[in-house]
Amino acid sequence: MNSRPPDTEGTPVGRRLVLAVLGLGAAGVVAAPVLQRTLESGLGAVADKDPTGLTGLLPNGGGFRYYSVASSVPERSADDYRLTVDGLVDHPATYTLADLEGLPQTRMVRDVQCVTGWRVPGTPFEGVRLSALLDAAGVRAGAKAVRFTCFDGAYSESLTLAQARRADVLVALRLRDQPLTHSHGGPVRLYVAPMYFYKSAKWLSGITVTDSVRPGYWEELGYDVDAWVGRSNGRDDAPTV
Ligand SMILES: Nc1nc2c(c(=O)[nH]1)N[C@H]1C(S)=C(S)[C@@H](COP(=O)(O)O)O[C@H]1N2
Ligand SMILES: [Mo]
Repeated sequence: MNSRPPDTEGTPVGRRLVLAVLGLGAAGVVAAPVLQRTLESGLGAVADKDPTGLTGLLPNGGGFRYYSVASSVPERSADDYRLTVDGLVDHPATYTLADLEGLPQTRMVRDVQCVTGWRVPGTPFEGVRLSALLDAAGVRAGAKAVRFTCFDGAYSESLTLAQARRADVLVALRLRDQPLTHSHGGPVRLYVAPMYFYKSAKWLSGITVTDSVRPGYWEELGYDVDAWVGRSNGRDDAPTV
């Protein structure tokens, strides 16, 4: 059942959250207890790099904020980018960017929703369905989850296998009909449309099929692994399940 999404269309951002984010710096942090805890809890090295993106509005980002838990992230060109698929699969694989571009592409237009309250409506993402890569790899019996790693060397994410196989989960190559820029996690990021944007790991470099969910970076710090927009993290006004 955890593969079924709640009704996420048009879920309003809690007014409280909008106010928090529009509101001023520290006030916004106070309204985000998990993030505040993160900033206070010995993550000094990343805290001053603004892991929450509260101050990192992207120039010309059209409402996006720049987030990175790593202070600097290497560039990967079309020539040196690689994506590996391994773990509990019959056919581990390594994809170049050209390989990924050569596979069928899916385009989706949804609202991007960060758990801290900002939203970017009607945003086109395009890429390869994660399910296609999993099918090509031949997922073994007993596999339960998928772990994602990133070439920033720091971030990770996770999905259950059922979530990972949803049609609205992409290995994304394009944002707003342009190649993904480095600041948005290019050349390749994960895009988990029905969930809060922290699930959409930037600078994707590894997909590992596992026998259990290993919580990702923010999930180790208290965020929900099942991050359905409007139904988790206690941040929206929608009733919890
Ligand atoms: N590798 C990596 N991916 C990441 C993050 C990160 O810090 N590192 N932050 C997440 C969060 S919390 C958000 S809201 C989005 C931000 O994406 P953007 O920088 O393209 O706006 O990326 C998600 N993916
Ligand atoms: Mo986020």
